[in-house]
Amino acid sequence: MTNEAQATETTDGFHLVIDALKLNDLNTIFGLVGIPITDLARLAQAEGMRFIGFRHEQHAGNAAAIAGFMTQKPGICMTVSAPGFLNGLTALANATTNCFPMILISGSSEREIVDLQQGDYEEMDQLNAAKPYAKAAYRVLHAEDIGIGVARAIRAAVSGRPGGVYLDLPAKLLAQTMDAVKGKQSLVRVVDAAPRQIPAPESVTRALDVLKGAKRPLILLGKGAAYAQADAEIRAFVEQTGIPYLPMSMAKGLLPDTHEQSASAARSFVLQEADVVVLIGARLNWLLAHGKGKTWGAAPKKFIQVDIAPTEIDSNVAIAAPVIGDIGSCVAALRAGIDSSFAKPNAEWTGAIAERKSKNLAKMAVTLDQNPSPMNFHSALRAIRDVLKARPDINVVNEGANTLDYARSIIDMYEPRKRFDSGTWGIMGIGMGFAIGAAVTSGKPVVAIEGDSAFGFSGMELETICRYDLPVCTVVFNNNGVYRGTDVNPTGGKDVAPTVFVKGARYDKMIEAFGGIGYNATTPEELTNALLEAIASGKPTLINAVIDEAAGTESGRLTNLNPQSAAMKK
Ligand code: ADP
Ligand code: TPW
Repeated sequence: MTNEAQATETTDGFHLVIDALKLNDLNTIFGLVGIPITDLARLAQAEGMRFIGFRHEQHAGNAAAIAGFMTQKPGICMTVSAPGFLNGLTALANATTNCFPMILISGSSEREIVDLQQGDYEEMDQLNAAKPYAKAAYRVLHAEDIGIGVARAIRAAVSGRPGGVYLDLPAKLLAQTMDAVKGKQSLVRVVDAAPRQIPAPESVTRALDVLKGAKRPLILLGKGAAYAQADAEIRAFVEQTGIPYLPMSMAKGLLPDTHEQSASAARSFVLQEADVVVLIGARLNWLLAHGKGKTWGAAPKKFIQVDIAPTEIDSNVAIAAPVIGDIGSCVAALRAGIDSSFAKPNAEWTGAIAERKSKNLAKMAVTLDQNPSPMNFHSALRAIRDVLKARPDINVVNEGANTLDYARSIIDMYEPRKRFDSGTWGIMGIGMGFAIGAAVTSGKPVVAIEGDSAFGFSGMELETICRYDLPVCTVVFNNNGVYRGTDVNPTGGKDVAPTVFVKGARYDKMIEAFGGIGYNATTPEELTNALLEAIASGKPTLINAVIDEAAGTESGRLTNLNPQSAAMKK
């Protein structure tokens, strides 16, 4: 090529977006095509990126979000404008709520037409629609700003408290051309996207003073602790202090659930009796009864809270000792301050917990060992638990009401960041998106344990699972409805009750439509065999697990949040 030809070589917005992502080692896009994303997706694939195409943007967004949680790199979701964007927005909002880093990139119509509301194709003021649900939202108008736009989005997603970021790319921007050399120079490789944040020494001393005064200390690990990838440091802190700990659902496996200091089987007891609680990457939101009330018992509490977000402190109750920083640095600083003056918890406390644990575990064993026909949640979950025990590397996705509540306590986890569930919102619909995101990101099998209602929100993504030949085994806990299948229409009319589905549905046949393997399991033995075979096959599989339609309780264990229902039953 002559010098003259080189000087006139141009690039465009499409290439700059792809180059900017690749420069930052973001090599997978979860999305759904249409103008102007089709060309972007084609180019991404041609340039060696992975484009995983979905059937609905919400699930592409969920896949991106869980990839972000697993890797500390923002998951990328791409959608078309207005409806595609809005479909993705639920996932973006859920990511922000859960502190998962992701970037939703949507094509958009032209500003001039949108702002004058002249009725463009898929017209919408997406930037403003995204703002309340995102940690940050940006729009790029000039090709030379794409590099900076992508850099800002990455940094906003992963620094400090992670969250969802919206990046608005008008169609016209993607078609803009500029000098190729200048274009390359405009790209930014983000340096130290999530810098360590070292806690103030006096905050560490204060926390250790509170901890030293504890008679009945407790450590609570949240999904922030799992996200932080400070696994060895956290385990050393727990073991060095000897303090009993409770994992929140997505922190399960940070230490193996079989660890002797795990107080999970004595959860109510330790929450009520503890006098000092060390929160590590866990918020005192509804999942922890806001840190007060019956759940927390009469014993006065002092909280130590380790978190990266200073505004989280005192959100629900007063925090005696905030430690602000990244969890790895904070836990290391706490460990460094533990000297010979620090006594391990006394035997009265650990002994009382051990006693509770063995009593509760014995009670649970009796329930789990029963073999009712049809299966109930417990006998089905016992079968799954026993299979998964031998495969600690398997990712578990879990949603539903009863299916979520029971699986959370029955299925033990042994490795960090292997359990992905409805999270902070208690949202239904994360199932297949999380399963695809986890399978693509880890290259390991996924078992998705799904209520039949929960599964329905993302069921069409079975085709996506089959298309990419992913090792995902979906187990549908089929009890003919939302929570259960026995409600009746009080008028005796033709419509079934609001919670009821088609009886005896065969979800296994759905996956067969796309070339996957379906199983129908009516006993724990059939479920065990199907699951073993499904996992060994490494193929897309679905097990329709037939559960007693009378087995579920309304809202699972959230009956306390459902006053209307309680009142109606009186
Ligand atoms: P859970 O639902 O498991 O209790 P939450 O989502 O409520 O967990 O809380 C996670 C917390 O972890 C958030 O307050 C968030 O700010 C914090 N967090 C996330 N990543 C880090 C990190 N790397 N270091 C410190 N805190 C973090
Ligand atoms: C986006 C409300 C909470 S749990 C649930 C719904 C609809 C389904 C429970 O039935 P399922 O499970 O899945 O069959 P099980 O084990 O009890 O039989 N829409 C959204 N999110 C939520 N949380 C709801 C509705 C809900």
